[in-house]
Formats: sequence, structure tokens, C-alpha cells
Amino acid sequence: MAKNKTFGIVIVVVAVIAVFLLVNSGGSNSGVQSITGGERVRIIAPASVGVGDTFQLAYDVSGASGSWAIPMEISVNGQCTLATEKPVLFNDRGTTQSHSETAPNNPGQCVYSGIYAVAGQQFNLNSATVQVLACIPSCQWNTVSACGTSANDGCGSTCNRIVQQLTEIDTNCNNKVDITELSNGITLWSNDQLGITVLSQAITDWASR
Ligand SMILES: [Ca+2]
Repeated sequence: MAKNKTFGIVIVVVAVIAVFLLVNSGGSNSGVQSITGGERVRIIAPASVGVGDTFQLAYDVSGASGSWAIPMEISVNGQCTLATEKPVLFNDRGTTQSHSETAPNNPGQCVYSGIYAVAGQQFNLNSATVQVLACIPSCQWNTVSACGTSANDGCGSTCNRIVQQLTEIDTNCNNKVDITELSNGITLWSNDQLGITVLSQAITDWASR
């Protein structure tokens, strides 16, 4: 009887080890289980587009390993298009997938959001907001002087920037005094258009450029 009992215990121990190995093996082979949610799957959209523009809406996954596939269900709040085919990220198709979408002909905004599923669990995707603008601002810095601090953005507003100017000698505002600027400064000083201390500082700046 004692022999049979020992044999029974051995069988149970072997069975437990076998189940343990099977579970672990399954876990490592289904690499998709390495994704646990959070922000690892993202919707990526341009911050702004013009009315009627076509733009790329991308889905991106990071942190996935092994064999995986991630189905997603996306919705859009706004008048931008949404591809009718539901997106699925597949490990053999890369970690990013893009779809062409189109903005409406009126200004406004579109918000893409949705869910994705991993290992039988559902997670929320981030919300990606696309501003649909009647005019895309473009800062025309070439139309203002090097030291200009604002420029027309082409849409009725201005673009602003911080300009570093060492002294009034630094006429191209690159925070240095070159020999041309120093020569011009000497001329101004000779014509009593510049103080001697400003010139002296410019000489120091030029020497330590
Ligand atoms: Ca300069």
C-alpha cells in the first residue's frame, strides 16, 4: 500500500509540473500577452489640417513581442472621414498602420477615439484631435528683418518669436558680434551715433565670439 501511495504522490507531482510548464509555455508563445494596456497602442493624427485636406491617420503599437494581432474599433466625432475597414495591427505588417482620411470643407475639429483588444481584454485608445482650419498659419520670417520679433502668419494673425540680440551692434541678432558688425559700429561711433561704452562692449563681444 505504501508503495502505491508513493507512486500516487509522484504522479500528482509530475502532473503539477506538467501543467506549470504548459501554462508558462503558452504564456511565452502568445507574445500578445506582453501588452497589458495603457498607452501602448495609440492613434496618431496631425494637430491641424486645412479644409478639404487629405491627411494620414495612423495607429501605432509599442511593447508588443512574439505573435500578436490587435483589432481596433474607431469612431470619429466631427466631419472628417473614417475608413470603413476596421483597423487591425498585425505583427507581420509592422507596428504602424496608416489610413488616408479627408477633412470637411468647413473649419472645425475632428476627434478620433476608440478601443482595442488584447488577450480578451478591452482598452481605451487615446483621443486624437485634428483641428480643421480655414487657413494654415505659416510664419513668413523672410519678410521681416533678422531682428524682427513678429511676422504675419498669412491667416490674419502674427507669429511671435524671442530674438536674442547682444547689443545694438549685433544687427543680425545671432547673439555674436562679427567683424562686419564691429566695423559698422566703429563707423557709427566715429559719427557720434554710438556711445564709446557700447562700442567697447562690442569689441569685447567680438573678441570673445
Ligand atoms: Ca551678429
